[in-house]
Amino acid sequence: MVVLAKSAIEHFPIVKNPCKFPSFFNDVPVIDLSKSDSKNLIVKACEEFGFFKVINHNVPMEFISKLESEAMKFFSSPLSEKLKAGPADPFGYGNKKIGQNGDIGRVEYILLSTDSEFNYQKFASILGVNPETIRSAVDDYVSAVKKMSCEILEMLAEGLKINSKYVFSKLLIDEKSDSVFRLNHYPPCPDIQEFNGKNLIGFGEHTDPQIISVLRSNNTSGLQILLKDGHWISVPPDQNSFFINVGDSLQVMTNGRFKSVKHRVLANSVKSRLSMIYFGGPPLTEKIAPLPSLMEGEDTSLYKEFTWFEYKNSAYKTRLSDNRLILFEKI
Ligand code: GA4
Repeated sequence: MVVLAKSAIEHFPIVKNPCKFPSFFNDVPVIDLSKSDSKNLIVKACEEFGFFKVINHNVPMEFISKLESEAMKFFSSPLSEKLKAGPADPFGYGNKKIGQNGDIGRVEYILLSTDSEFNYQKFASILGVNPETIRSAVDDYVSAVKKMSCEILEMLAEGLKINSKYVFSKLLIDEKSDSVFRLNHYPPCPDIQEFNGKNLIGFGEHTDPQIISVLRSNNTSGLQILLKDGHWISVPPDQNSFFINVGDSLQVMTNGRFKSVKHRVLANSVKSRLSMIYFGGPPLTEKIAPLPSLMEGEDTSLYKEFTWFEYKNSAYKTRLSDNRLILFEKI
C-alpha cells in the first residue's frame, strides 16, 4: 500500500477561516439573453457583483457535451500519458502547479491559446486520445462561446449608452485577439477529513486579467465569489447555463465602475468537477484605458496608460491572489 506522507498533503493551501455554514448565493443575477431588455440588468450585475449567470444562450448543447466527454477521456488517461502534453508553460497540461510563481491547487488542467496550432501538437502524443477530435471539439465550443461573449459585450455597451456598441466586442472579434481557453478538472478529495473538514483549495482566489471570462461547469459545486462586504459565497452549479466574470481589463475600460470579481474553487470530497472557461482578451498591442464617455472629466482616469501586452507580462509575474491592477493605478 502506498502511504502518502502527511507533509505531501499539507503543502496544499486550505481556507484559513472557513465559514461553518457557507452560504449559497441564491440571488445570482440571471440574464436571459433572449430578452432585449436584459442590457440594463447586465450593467447592474457588473456593478454590484462583477458576476452573473446567463440563460437562453444559444450555445448548442451538443458542443458542450462533446467537449465535456473529450475532456473527461483525456483526464481519465494515465498520468504518464497526460504529462506528455505538459508542462503548462503556459500552454499544455498542468497538474497542481498553477502559473510559474509557486501557486498550487487540487486541480489538473489543459490551458490553450484559442488560435495556436502549437497547442494541439502537444496532444499528438497522447495514447487513446485523438488530437483532431479534441481540436474540433474545442474549436466548435470556443467559436460558439466567443459569439455569445460578443453579444453580451454589445448589450453591455448599449446598457452603458456608449456610442459604438462594438467598443468591447471588436477586441474579441479581432483576429489578433489574445484569448485563452482552459479545461479544469478537480478530482474528488476524500482526504478533506484529514483537515477536520476545513476547505481545501482547488484553485486559489484570484481575478482574471482579461476582459470577460465565460465559465461552464458540470453539476459539482466548488465555485465561490467574493462579495463587496468581504464574504465568500458559494455559487450553485448549473450545467445548462454560463457564468460570466468581469475581468481586470473591463474594470479599467469602465474606469472602475465595474469591478473584476475575486473568485476561487474549493475541492469536493466526493464528486469530480469539470469546468471549461473562455477568457476573452484584446490584441497584445491594444491600449487598455477608460472609455472617454465613462470618465467624469477630461482625464479622470484612475489608471496609468498601458497596453494589454504590458499588463499581461506584469500579471504573469504575480502570484494568483495578488492585486495585479494596483501597479497600474494612478496614485
Ligand atoms: C488567471 C486567469 C486564467 O486562468 C489565466 C491564469 C494564469 C495561468 O494559469 O497561467 C495565471 C493567472 C490567470 C493570473 C496570474 C498568473 C497567470 C496564473 C498566475 C499565477 C490563464 C490567466 O490569464 O491569468
